[in-house]
Amino acid sequence: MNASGVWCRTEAELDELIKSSASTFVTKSSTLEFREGNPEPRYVDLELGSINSMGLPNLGIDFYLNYSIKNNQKENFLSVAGLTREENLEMLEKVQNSEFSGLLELNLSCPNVIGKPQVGYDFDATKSLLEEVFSVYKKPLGVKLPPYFDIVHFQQIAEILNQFPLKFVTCVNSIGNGLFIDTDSEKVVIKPKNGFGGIGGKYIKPTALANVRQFYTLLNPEIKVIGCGGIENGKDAFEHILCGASMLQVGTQLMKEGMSAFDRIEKELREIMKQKGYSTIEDFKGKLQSL
Ligand code: IRO
Repeated sequence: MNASGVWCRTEAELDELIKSSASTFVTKSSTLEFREGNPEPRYVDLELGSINSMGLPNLGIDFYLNYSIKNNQKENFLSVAGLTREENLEMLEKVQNSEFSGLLELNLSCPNVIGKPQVGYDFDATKSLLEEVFSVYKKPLGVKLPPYFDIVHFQQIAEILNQFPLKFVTCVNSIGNGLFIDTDSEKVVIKPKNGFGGIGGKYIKPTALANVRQFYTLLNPEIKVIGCGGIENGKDAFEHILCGASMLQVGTQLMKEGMSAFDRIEKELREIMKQKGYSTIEDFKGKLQSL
């Protein structure tokens, strides 16, 4: 499927995802009300990936919720990213009381809203938010995590996540607050936050794989891992699955290539599986070997 944020903000974009060969899709992270987002330029393609500081532009939860209910071709993921605990709970109550029958991806990791730190880096806040979330929300729910970089942090956050009936975690959101510079002009390339933004694409694949592997190893087996980060071709998809991913999301590459990325990546993955003699995903999922 797409990664949340990529090609999933407007009705026309979502219609394209429904028609594509992706097995499902996820909507742009939503807030209670419409948001314009940060000033442009706010997304730039780079040689090895992308940088963005979109600032959560979206049409508001009602639009994405109604779109998801109306769409009966693919059971989809609805992404929610309230800027406060209250906003998240209000949106979840709305979804709980609706006819929505898909999965909810609670985004704990938006790096680009000025003055709002990524919830997933505050372990106490994550735990208390999840306690409240599961007291109001009873439908299938998972979380979109920021990338972690320290073995102790993986253990600490996994211990918290294991206390909740999560259906999945999505690893990873963009690596927050990177800085890309145009050497000729001696300028940054995006306008918001003096050029600081979330990094995606090839730059982040090793970090994404590390996160998929750590959470696959540390989480209860009922909590599935959705891999996201640097998936450009069948080999990248294979590596994510080898680390333990059960589903895959494509972000930067989908922006660069459009809907044909899904077919191409799947075809390349099937080719690798054929060469290796694997007939199903289960033949190699999670089976990464150590030396
Ligand atoms: O700036 C964004 O809108 C954005 C979000 I909510 C996110 O979760 N990740 C990202 O890279 N950008």
